[in-house]
Amino acid sequence: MASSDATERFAASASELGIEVAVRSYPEGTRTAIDAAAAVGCDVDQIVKSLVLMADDQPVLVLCSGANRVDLAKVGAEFGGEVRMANADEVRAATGFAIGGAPPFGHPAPLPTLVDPHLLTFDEVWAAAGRPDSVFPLTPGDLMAGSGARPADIAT
Ligand code: 5CA
Repeated sequence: MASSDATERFAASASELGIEVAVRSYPEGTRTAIDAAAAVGCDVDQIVKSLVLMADDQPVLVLCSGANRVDLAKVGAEFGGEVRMANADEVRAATGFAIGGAPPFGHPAPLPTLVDPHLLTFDEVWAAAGRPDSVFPLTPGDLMAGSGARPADIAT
């Protein structure tokens, strides 16, 4: 079980959204989707990548399966603007957490969010829990409920 300021802060934010999370920490790290899948022992498809993008310099979030890559042009078409990856400072400002630990919800302010429909095909998925060595399991239903995400075809 994890116990750090960042994971506890995330768990408290999730609880405010009505979602109780069971954070798991792994000394080998969960910084990338591949790392996380290896640590958890699940398929990389079941890892939620919580990617902050800037759409006309406003932060948006894309929840993408670890098996897929985000097509920036498709995200741009969804939001109707120019889209680029956020930098490290922008990720922290938008989510309250560092790259590799940014969770799919529980941010300082809700972000416009799209979800890769592939994630909705599993009974359970895993997402970052505030730190690059911590993740938590959740249902796609809770992923949608916590993030307010809209499914969209955003993978390459
Ligand atoms: N903990 C894992 C699995 S849950 C995780 O957070 N993966 S992630 O994909 O959601 O977050 C890492 C992402 O951050 C990478 O896919 C990449 O898009 C982005 N990233 C990594 N390094 C940088 C960097 N230096 N600048 C901007 N973005 C970065």
